[in-house]
Amino acid sequence: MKTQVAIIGAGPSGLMLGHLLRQAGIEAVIVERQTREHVEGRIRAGVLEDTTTNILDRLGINARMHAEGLPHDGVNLADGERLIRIGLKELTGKPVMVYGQTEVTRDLIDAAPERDLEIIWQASQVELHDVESESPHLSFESEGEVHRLDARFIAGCDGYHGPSRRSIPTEVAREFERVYPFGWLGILADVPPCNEELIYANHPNGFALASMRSKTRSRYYIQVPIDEQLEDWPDDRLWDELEVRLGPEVAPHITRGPALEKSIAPLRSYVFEPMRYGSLFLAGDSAHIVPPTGAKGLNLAASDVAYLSEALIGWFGSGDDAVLDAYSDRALARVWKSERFSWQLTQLMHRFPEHGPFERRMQIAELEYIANSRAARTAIAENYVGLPL
Ligand code: FAS
Ligand code: PHB
Repeated sequence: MKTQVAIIGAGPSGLMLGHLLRQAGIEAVIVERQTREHVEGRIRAGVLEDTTTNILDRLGINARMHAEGLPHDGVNLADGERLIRIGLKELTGKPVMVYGQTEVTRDLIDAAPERDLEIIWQASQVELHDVESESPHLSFESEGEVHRLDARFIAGCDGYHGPSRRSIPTEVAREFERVYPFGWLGILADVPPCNEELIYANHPNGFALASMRSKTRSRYYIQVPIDEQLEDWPDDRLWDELEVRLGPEVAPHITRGPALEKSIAPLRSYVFEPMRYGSLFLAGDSAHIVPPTGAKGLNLAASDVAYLSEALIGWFGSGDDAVLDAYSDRALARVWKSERFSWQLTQLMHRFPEHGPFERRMQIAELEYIANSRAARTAIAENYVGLPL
């Protein structure tokens, strides 16, 4: 098989990149390890910056997002005493869109045939070859046969656990990491949200988040120790804890219901540099991970894809290497800003086992400052809605 861009991974970054390249008339094939059902069944992010909604609008894969998504003009921080509202629209002119990653992924997969974007599902043993050359290829097994896919470029959109990053020699690689001493226990339930907008809460028992997928489906998270076991959290215990952590003002508005999905996700900040090696380009979680506190994971994948598609479309149009050479630095510049914001909000809203009374007073003082400073709220709003590309 032969194509112009071989993409590993049918997550949001691989799918958005595939569509943008096809829209520009560039050949692209996606090779994905899992089944379509598995990929469509994942419960992940829920808040979209306009970086991401703009790509979906540009692709015309936006009807369901605008019909079912919820534009939010604000977000709230709870410090146990009050809700501190960050007026996103008022302070930046931009809302965010609450529309699940599950739905975004489904829309992108549904629209693939129409754009002649081929996705090879259940491809195992995916390996990258000759990525430092101008004629790299992938090998993989599918339906019991070994296949070879030749391409001019390979896009590693295979997430944190994929093979792409590992095919970049350690001599040129730089890695930066912060693993947090806690995780997020999430629950998805078909109950109405407890508030019109999201609430991030800092409580003595730990962090909590009230989010949603629609007016009838809610998504909640609580901070739990890194070694916590799911079986220790039957639904009722989780609802009890959410009422405690979200506080007396919000608790009466929480509607309980059976969990559709419940899982614990670890928290990590991670950046891999460079995001390009020869004919291999990394995008999304294959190159960086953010703690979900800033709602940046999916949106960073989208901004990488915005830069990478521009570079590849430019190169296939002009053969000018400069646009390709600039990709890694351009993408990383925005990645580091989102890493900083996600790390800062995680520091502010979680309880760290190693924190003492001084660190706690720092959190209290910062929340007090945010509550009383339009400038401080504007800084958070600018980052939350997404910094310009
Ligand atoms: P993805 O991981 O989504 O996709 C990579 C794809 O590559 C997958 O389909 C995988 O099957 C495929 N792949 C991997 N190895 C392969 C191989 N060897 N061969 C072929 N294919 C291979 N962000 C938020 O903002 N809020 C959240 O609440 C949130 N929750 C999250 C929960 C979890 C458990 C995880 C892992 C992430 C969460 N994120 C969240 C971040 C999330 O949104 C990611 O940033 C986003 O999925 C990144 O998209 P991709 O880069 O496309 O990677
Ligand atoms: C979610 O709805 O899953 C969600 C929202 C905001 C975050 C993280 C997760 O910061």
